Amino acid sequence: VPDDEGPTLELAGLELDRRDFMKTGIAAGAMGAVAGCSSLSPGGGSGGGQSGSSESGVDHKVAPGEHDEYYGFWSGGHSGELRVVGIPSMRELTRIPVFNTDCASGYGYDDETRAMLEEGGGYTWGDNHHPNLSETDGDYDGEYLFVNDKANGRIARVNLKYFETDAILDVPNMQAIHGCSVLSPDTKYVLGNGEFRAPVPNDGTAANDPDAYESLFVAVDPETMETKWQVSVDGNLDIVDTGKEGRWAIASCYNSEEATDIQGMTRDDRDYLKAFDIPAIEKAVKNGRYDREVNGVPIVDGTQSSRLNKGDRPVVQYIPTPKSPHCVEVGPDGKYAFVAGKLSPTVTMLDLEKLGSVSDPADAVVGRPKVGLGPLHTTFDGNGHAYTSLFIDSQVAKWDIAAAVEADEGSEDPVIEKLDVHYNPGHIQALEAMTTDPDGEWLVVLNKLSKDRFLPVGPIMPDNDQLIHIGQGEKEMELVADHPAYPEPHDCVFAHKDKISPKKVYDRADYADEKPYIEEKDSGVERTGESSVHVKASTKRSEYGLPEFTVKEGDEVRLTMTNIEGVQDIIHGVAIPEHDVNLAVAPQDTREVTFTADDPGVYWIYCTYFCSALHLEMRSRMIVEPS
Ligand code: CUK
Ligand code: CUA
Repeated sequence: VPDDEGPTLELAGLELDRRDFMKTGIAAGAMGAVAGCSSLSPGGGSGGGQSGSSESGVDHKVAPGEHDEYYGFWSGGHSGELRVVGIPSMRELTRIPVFNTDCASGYGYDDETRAMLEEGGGYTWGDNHHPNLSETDGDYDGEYLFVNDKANGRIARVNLKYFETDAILDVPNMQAIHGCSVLSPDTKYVLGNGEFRAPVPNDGTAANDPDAYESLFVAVDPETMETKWQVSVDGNLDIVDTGKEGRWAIASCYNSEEATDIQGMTRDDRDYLKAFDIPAIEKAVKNGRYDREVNGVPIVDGTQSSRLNKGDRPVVQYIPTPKSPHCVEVGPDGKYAFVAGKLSPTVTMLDLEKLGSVSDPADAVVGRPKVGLGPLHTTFDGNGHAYTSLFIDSQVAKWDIAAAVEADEGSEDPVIEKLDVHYNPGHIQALEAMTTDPDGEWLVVLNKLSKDRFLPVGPIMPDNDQLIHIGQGEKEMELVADHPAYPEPHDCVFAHKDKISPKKVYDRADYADEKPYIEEKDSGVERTGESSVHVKASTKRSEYGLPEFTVKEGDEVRLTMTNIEGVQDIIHGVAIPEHDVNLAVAPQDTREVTFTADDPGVYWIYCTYFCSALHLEMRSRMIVEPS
């Protein structure tokens, strides 16, 4: 049993109904006991009794040599990276550096990725929260993954052909982008929520005037990665998800008080959801009905007092909710947006069809079940159930969506079951739950704290991502595995393996415009200026195209290396001691790095990837002659 002292402290100063707390806790305990006595055996006993299977015989183990059924893409929080995890085994398959640099893959060390990080703001880290797979017809098309950087207001794109970050946009006018979502069903935009209110432009002139602070919502073109438009709103913005028809983007928010400290931000009992009517915003931009242009971006006035919100079709609707809601997730059929209450023990259900027709947007709220304390995120099995993470209760609540529409506001009746998790969950994600056709079967809960669940590793503990079997929703939830995660994932998204088709070797046509391809015979040194040289070499097992080369002290060296092998999984590294040079060159790929040779001497270039029995002997020599 977790000690609940810590997490409840987070809410110190806020009104928490102690009786609710006790009641939910007791009810949950009872449910837990029921689950423990279950004779149901989800999974039909397949693999029952093997290690890796649970008490009831659900098996998440994937045998040696076998593949997982699903790709999981995890955000890495302030590690700045993404992780790729196989489901259901929970094996970590790889990491994709995004806002960080990464020694193992050479990301941030070659000229190209270094320039991308530099042009993307020049920061050395980021805080990625919400990974989104690109969609066609509401389903994953396996092309791209988009993720936000909360810390620096950026959006990055990962090319799933190579599992590599290929673009980083430092969004103008925005400080922190928290919510991030692609516009379903066809990824027309990548949308981002500006969480921190600040003057626009933020040039210091209005810093002491909180009335001049504003939050922006942004639409980015997924192909060109350019900022298309922004919308200014009252209050701030937290998380965003979109309907399935390309019209609505629903954002949660807190701080409609527009305060600058926690007491002020949580003063009022109400906050507002914001429903962005995308076609209405596009029309305003097209017709020049935007407020102003800042740093080249048209900014539409979406505040409540805006003239654009006075007509029949407001660009942004404001829907009242209990204060400080957290996540918004739209269900698979696109009918409802589910807004987890965080400080309220309820989930607010917003009917997206009604939203377009009711005169008072508050009338589009069609359900508000009471699910437990600290609801943060919701996911779906596609069979009429919602699963909501309860941060304070350290539980997952499974509930019936249709019953919640029928029930009175605040009723606990729609809740079917609660399962203890360990501890304090944030995001929760079931297989393909963000598509129009979720697969059910497995659900992962991203617990913020692991406390006693693993061997102690010092004061900074891993998170605990727990795998839960849910079947098609007909079974009781069953906790199947713990999985430690390095700080700090926030969210994840799962795609069936058939929807992702990464390349096994590079296609040189993909970079022919940017970089040369160096054959063995092209290897050589070309003097390009008084103090600059271009060194070109092929790499293969177990030699570089140049066994040695000579440059002059002070030369700027452009080093181009091509891996001429066609064999999968044979990577050659290029490390130059004392020059901070570290490349990883995959089969048929070319990487370039530019550095200054400013210390005369001899330097052994070596291969970092173990590539053959003669890997240790795979070397070249750089001789730097004194000038
Ligand atoms: S947020 Cu972290 S637990 Cu950035 Cu989606 Cu809710
Ligand atoms: Cu090439 Cu080791």
